[in-house]
Amino acid sequence: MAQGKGNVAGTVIVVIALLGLMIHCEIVNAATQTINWTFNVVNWPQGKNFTAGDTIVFNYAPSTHNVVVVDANGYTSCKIPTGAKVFTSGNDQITLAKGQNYFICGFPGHCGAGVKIAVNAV
Ligand SMILES: *[C@@H]1O[C@H](CO)[C@@H](O)[C@H](O)[C@H]1NC(C)=O
Ligand SMILES: *[C@@H]1O[C@H](CO)[C@@H](O)[C@H](O)[C@H]1NC(C)=O
Ligand SMILES: [Cu+2]
Repeated sequence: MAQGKGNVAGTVIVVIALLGLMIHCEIVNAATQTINWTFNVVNWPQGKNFTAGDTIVFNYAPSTHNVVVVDANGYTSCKIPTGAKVFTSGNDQITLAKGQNYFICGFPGHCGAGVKIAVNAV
């Protein structure tokens, strides 16, 4: 009986420890990377690793750029889909979803001038 209770208490402690470890790992893995959102940033993601839940901070002057969340077609063609989410603060913190994440500038001609990134979050 006493041993059984001891095992239960031991299991509870192990479970709590594991939960703590998992939460800790998630915090450690959720990285934040800052991008100077300007012309010719298209290659910025190269050589970087991204995980779903990571945050990208887009820094720019709101008078010169914005950030539009688009799909693959919008990224390739530089066309903004209707209902696309637009960020305009100049210090936009956007959390990555798993898979490909596409961002372009909605100012005329800017996406075509390389103010666009495709980020693959694993
Ligand atoms: C981003 O821009 C700021 C201000 O223009 C500059 O101080 C900083 O070094 C730039 N960071 C990178 C990574 O280019
Ligand atoms: C990205 O991940 C690869 C493979 O794990 C690693 O070799 C590389 O150093 C990482 N790059 C950065 C910038 O963390
Ligand atoms: Cu722009």
